[in-house]
This record gives sequence, C-alpha cells and structure tokens, in this order.
Amino acid sequence: MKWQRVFFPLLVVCLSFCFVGNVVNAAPGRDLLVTSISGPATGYVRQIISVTYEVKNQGDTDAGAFTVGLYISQDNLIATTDRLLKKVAFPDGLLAGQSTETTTKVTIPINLAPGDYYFGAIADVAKQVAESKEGNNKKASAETIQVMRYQAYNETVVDRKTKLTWQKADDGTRRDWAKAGTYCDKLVLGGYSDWRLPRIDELLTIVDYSQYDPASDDVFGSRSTHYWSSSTIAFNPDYAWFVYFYYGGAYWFNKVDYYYVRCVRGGPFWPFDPSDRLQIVDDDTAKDTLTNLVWQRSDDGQKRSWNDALDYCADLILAGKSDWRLSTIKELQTIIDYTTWNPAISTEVFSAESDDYWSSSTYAADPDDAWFVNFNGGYTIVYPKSSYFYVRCVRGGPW
Ligand SMILES: [Ca+2]
Ligand SMILES: [Ca+2]
Repeated sequence: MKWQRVFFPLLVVCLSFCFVGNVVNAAPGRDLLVTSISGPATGYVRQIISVTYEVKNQGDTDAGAFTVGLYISQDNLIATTDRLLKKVAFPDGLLAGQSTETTTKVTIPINLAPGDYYFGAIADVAKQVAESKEGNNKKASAETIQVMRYQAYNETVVDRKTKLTWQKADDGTRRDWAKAGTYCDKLVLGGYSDWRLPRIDELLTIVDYSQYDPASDDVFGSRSTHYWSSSTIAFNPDYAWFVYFYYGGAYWFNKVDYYYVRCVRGGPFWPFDPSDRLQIVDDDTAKDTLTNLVWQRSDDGQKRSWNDALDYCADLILAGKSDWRLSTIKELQTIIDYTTWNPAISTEVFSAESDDYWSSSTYAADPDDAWFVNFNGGYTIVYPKSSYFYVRCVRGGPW
C-alpha cells in the first residue's frame, strides 16, 4: 500500500530524532557558538556603527573567559583572515545553557572599498575554552551592509575617507591658474565660504583608476578633461599640476593656460610632504603612519617589465616578511613628494632613482598598458606593460 511506503520511513526518521532529541537537550562539555549577528544596512567608511550579536554556551558545563572576534567579509563564510573590526572580551564566560546578547560599537575601516559586506562573529577566537565542538563557532549576518565613501548633497560631495568636501560640479568656466585660485577663494557654495583650490595630492584622491572617460565616481559628474590644482611644480614657478580626468593622469601646465576648476574645503587630509608621515622601521622598510602601508626603502636597481615586477614583489622576502606586493597607482602616489624633484620622493626615507616605477594598476581603457609614477618630476601616466621600469614593493593595506 502506498501509505505504508510513506509512513514507515517517516516513523524511522522520527524515532531517531523526535524522541532522542528531547531527552538530550544540552551538548556535553562546553560548546560556545554565535546564534545571531546583525548591523545597519548602510554605512560610510570611518563611520562608527553598532553590531549586535548573541553568544550561547549550549553545553552542560560552564565556560570561562573567552573573546569574540567581529569581522566584515565580502562573502558569508567568516574566517580569521577576514577584516577584523574588533575583539571583545567576555571575562566572566558563560554558564552552561546561558546566552548573552551584546551590542558593540565598531568603526568601518577607512580603507574598506565601497561595496556590500556581511558582518561576522567568531566565538572564542583566541581559543581560551576547550569545547566539545570547536567547528560551530562562526556566524555571518543574514543581511549585508552597503559601505559607501561619498556622501552627495545638492551642490557638494563629502568624501568620508578624507573628510574633504568637494564642489559637486564645476561652473563650466575654464580659467588660468591664478583666476582658478581666486574663483575658489571667493566661492560661496552649500552654505560655506572657505573654499580653496585643491592641492595635487588632494585632487588625486578622487580619481578612480578602475574607470575612464571620466576617471572619477559618477557622483562628481566630472568632465573628461583637465582640472587645475593649487600646487606649483617644484622646478619651475611658471607651471602648476593638473589632473586629466579623462583617465586620471597628473602632469603640469603653464599657469597662463585655461582649465576647469573643482574647489575643495576642509582638511588638509594629510601633510603635503609625505616624509612627515613616514617612519623608518629598519634598514629595509619604512611605515606610513596614515596609510599603514610598509614600503621597501630601496629598489634592487633592476628594471623589469610589468609582469616581472608583479612576480618580483610576490617572491620578495624582506625584513622577515613574504607578503610583499606591487603597489596600486593610488598607493604609489602617496609617497610622491611634490615639494621637490630629481627625485620627487624623500631621500631620507628612500633610496630612489629619478626614474619610472611600476604600479600594479592596469589602465582601464587598455589592458596592455599599466600606470606608473615618474619619480624625477612626480608625474603619473600609463605606458605599455612590456616597458622596463624600476620596482618598489609594499606590504599591508590596501589603501
Ligand atoms: Ca563551539
Ligand atoms: Ca574553543
């Protein structure tokens, strides 16, 4: 009969679980796990947010002090290799069968790339408690947080990474360099009157090298053309730096030329001279206290193709570390010293050629080209990956 074929397997399944499960209601020993975790649906980099999570000891034995690791992750598989937000101590532990819900304030990391992320928690991440089940301690949030960088208003855009406020759209007028400065000084916009022409290092922070035409976030509505910076080049007072927002290159023009203007207020985000942030760690490495990047102080004197440059850094073992990599163009730009030239980098911190150095960033408009910095003058442009340039590796980050 058909009902017997359906009923009998159900009976066997129920005998195995329905009754046995009711008799044994706690795992033997200690067993910590995260039963839930959640956070806000949106947030900005550097914003302080609250994450709420419940930790339970579902064992029949009390658990002593432990630590919970809170993470943010691009997927819902949580591991200690994910980005750590905070470690939270539970010094009193949890009694057998006890659970506790906790809300912890965490800061969205300054260098987290905009996008969607899961929250994650790992109970007893420091392995202080011997448990009957160690494999069930990780939990990801059901919902993701959308992490953003730019906060747009009618006439202005706040960059939550640098805390600089930008004029959202230029006024459609090209000006010579002196008039560009005067225009920003007199500008009243968004209720503010403290506008100024941005420095070259500031203007470069809003370039997005993953796109071109224009190479900036859509929020700015940039023209694919040249915008003035306030920075005079170090070797000729008649020239000043510009950013070409078609693709993100940075070079200099005569100050009598006419280009567009995007003003900025607030900041500065960092000192103009990068050596004010750079700390010499040892003979081989220096650390940037703002970006937390650790730089190779001396290149090895070899020029390489772009592919060989990637391999050289990946294979490098220096200062006892093996996690070296070729820097992105945005990272490499952070050590340009625009106050000097030949070379345009701190010679107290770095041993450098006044020459071209590769970045890992492929040109968005042509996969055969990559970005580099010329450390003679400090300019940024693209060139074929088959070219031979110097290499300076980095670890940590990303920035
Ligand atoms: Ca466990
Ligand atoms: Ca454990």
